[in-house]
Amino acid sequence: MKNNATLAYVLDGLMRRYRERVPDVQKVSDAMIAEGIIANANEIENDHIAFRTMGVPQLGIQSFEKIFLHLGYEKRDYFYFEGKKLDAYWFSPPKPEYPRIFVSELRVNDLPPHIQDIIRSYTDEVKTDPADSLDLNDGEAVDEFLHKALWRIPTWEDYSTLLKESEYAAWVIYNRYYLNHYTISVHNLKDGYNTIQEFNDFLEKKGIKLNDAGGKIKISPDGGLLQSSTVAEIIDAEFARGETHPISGSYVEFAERKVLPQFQHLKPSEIKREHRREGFEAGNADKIFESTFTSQTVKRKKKVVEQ
Ligand code: OOG
Ligand code: NI
Repeated sequence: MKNNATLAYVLDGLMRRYRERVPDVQKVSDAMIAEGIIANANEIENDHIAFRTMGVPQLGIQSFEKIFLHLGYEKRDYFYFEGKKLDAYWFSPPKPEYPRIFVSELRVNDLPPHIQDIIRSYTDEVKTDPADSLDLNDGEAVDEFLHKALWRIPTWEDYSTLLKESEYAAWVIYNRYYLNHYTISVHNLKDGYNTIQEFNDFLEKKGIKLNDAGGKIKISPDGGLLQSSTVAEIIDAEFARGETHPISGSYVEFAERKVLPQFQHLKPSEIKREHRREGFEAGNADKIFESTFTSQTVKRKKKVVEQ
């Protein structure tokens, strides 16, 4: 099918840039292969991917979603994060072999005026919704759009001012639509590695640093969705006037979706995606966002300084 071929192309392009920017992706898959958990990286099931956007009229979720709605995704639940001033939706894929998508948006109008001014000085460079002039059937055009600059390269001053008020705002000003994370499903892995607790233990043994905001394991109130994530990779970011500074890039997430009570009687071989806990959880997500926050990334920066 035409749309599925475009979707596969777009997802491949996102994952390729992401692997280059986030060494932990390779580190985790190599460790899984060395441990005999999988034979090759293609066996990893991608539970979901995530994007961040700026909530201004011509951008934000309403623009970004056009791409994936066109490629067969369906819009699902809404989430609100009061403290972080964010809205989000998740989108279910056209076929279970594709990842779910989680898209969030900064509620720009809720920020102090001087912060709004900085953000709009960048986003105003985008005059009309760019998704409207994009050929959504053209995989190469969509791939290019997702990785090109939407506005000028930020100054270090602006980035630092945003960071103090909203770490999310600073992240989006620099990283734009680069993949924020992909997510390894752990529930289908072999015994000894198929729970978040066991998988976290394995990751930490391999030297992977985990986000411990609200605890290393985030659990939904119904107990069905358990998530953990790495501390975001630090990238050497080039700012205006050729200045380079280390900032937060992207991270890797891990998810365990438990079999729903009404399907507990099924044999392990019969269990498919639809038999497990679906969707997302605001309380979990609230803490996972912090994977890119300074409170978590200091753990990596310290290591660099000590060397
Ligand atoms: C997304 C955080 C939320 C989840 O799975 O709940 C999330 C982000 O950091 O942008 O990924
Ligand atoms: Ni996630």
